[in-house]
Amino acid sequence: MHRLPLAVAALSLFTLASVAQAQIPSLPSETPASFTPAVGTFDYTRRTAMIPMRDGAKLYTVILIPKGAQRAPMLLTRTPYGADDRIDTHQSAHLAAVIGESDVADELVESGEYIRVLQDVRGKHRSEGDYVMTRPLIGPLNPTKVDHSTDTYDTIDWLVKNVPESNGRVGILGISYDGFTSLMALVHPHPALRAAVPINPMVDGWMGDDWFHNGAFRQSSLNYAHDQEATRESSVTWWSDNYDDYASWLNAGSAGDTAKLHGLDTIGFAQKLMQHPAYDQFWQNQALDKILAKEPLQVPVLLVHSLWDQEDIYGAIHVYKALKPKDAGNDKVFLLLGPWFHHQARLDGSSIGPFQLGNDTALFFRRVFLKGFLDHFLLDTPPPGHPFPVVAFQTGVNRWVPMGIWPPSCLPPGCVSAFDHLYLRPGGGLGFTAPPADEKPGYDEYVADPAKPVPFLPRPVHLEGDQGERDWQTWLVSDQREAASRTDVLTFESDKLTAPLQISGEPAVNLVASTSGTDGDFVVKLIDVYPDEVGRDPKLGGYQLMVSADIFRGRYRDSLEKPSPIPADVKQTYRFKLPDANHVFQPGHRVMVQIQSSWFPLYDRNPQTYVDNIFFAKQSDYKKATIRIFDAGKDTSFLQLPAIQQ
Ligand code: PG9
Repeated sequence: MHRLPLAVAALSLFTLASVAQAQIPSLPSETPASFTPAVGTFDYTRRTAMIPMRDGAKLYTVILIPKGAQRAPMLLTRTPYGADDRIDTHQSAHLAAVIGESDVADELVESGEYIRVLQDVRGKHRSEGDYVMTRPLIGPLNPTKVDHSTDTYDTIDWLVKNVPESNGRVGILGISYDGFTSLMALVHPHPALRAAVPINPMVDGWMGDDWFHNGAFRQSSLNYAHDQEATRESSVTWWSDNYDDYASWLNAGSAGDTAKLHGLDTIGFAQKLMQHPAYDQFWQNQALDKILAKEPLQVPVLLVHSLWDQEDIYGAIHVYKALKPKDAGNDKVFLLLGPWFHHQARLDGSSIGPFQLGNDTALFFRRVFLKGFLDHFLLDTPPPGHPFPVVAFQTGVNRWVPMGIWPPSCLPPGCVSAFDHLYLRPGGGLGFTAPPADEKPGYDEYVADPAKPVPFLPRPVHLEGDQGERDWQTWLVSDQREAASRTDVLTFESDKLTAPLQISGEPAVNLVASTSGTDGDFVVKLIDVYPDEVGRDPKLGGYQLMVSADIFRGRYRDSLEKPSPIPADVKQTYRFKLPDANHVFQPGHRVMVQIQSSWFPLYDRNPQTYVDNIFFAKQSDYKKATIRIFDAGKDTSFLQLPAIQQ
């Protein structure tokens, strides 16, 4: 057999291939090597930048500049939710259409007077660096040299040097997590930062925002930590195994058992949550109201609070309360209270649940109050006038009320109210008159069974998906009749009111109770009961609307930091504050208070047997308990209402 030398073989193959190529007609690719979209007709320019931070990490930033902008202020938002996701949903030649309802700054952007800047926080989406949940400030909880304060400073420094269309003034704003980053910007602020609008900000994750409320754990925090931290892009999401999340969480056992089931061992923040069930230094050292109270007040801030905020009902008002005493000139700390659920300020605000609000209150806020505030502090030539120190929507009567201070200690015509103590009375009564001095002590009781916790919404409960999102948004205004008909919920109801009752501020709970267990939770709900029939709005007939409500974990009654067992069957007093309300109970309505020992699966079940860490309670720790609520005699239960004489 002849063997062709290798070189000769290669040459003949090459020749064959060339001949074949010459015979096949070519069909050039229709895709150019690179393509630049034609955006000449757009009414804005979009730039992106990787802005370098002091530690070398670069943060992905999108800058949207209206065509022809000159000396325009910049509105910055720093987010873990994807800067691109805010604006890429709708490709358009018009900036207003690109922004849409995902952005609370839509009215400002549409005016063409502002440059919009969105940035991924470090470690998320297209930004470099490590992600840490609500990264604490540099200090004992953060040994690095970077935090949200330094990242904002470095970002603003770059922006004022690299965006020639700007007037060198920056405002920072955002909702929830982005409200938290807006507050972080106030620590050692860059001199170009001239205004901040934190909306529904996360401030204290233990006292009353996302993670816990008064020590009771909000179980959906585990879903959130999972989705947020499993991947940089938040592309892995929580799985479910039951159409009814009530069943899902109940079957799993403790919150710690669910965490294990979902493989959260490697999710850093989930581990931190479970290691810090009490209000220890971990939580106290990152509570932003406490931190900001110690900082000099330099940047004007408009704190925006939603009265039915199902996620961060604590934050905005507590920052206001921490900062207002420092505002000697009454020109730096502003507050707005809206009739909304969490982040409804950026959506349609014409109604919440079945309650019509008169007009689109959220649009009115964005167009008038938000724009008015930012124009005042950021434009070269602001319109005349000055923002109101406080504007509060009054629920129940649907009107905006400007005020000098929150809470209003006194409104004309009178200042003294006979309606500030609301006493629980035997057999389900509720009244403003103190029990007679010689009345015998008495109580009403119920049995709380951790095997059948009270659902926070009627079952089936959905925490995830579109239905879950819809139910979740409005659950704080959901009808409480379902709960009232349970035997493990105590209901106390007043006579029909003959005159309006206005409350503005924090109701305070003074609950005198005993339990046959050694731990326990107390949910207290202040409710507006509508008349049996409501002519123009039949579905509101007899509606039980929560005006303010919260949960308290009994082991923290003496110290939030150091829990202790509850002595079984011994009267204890549980004192805690409910979220601020600004509500008018109308004549013909009744006031109601409901008491129960669980709100499941939103809050983890208390085993009602004292254990070191409820995250790791065992099946055998969960026990029925008999709860007595003392409502007669000298040492009795009442709510102190921030009642204002009308
Ligand atoms: N309430 C959400 C959140 C804020 C901060 C930390 C964790 C969750 C949010 O809506 O962004």
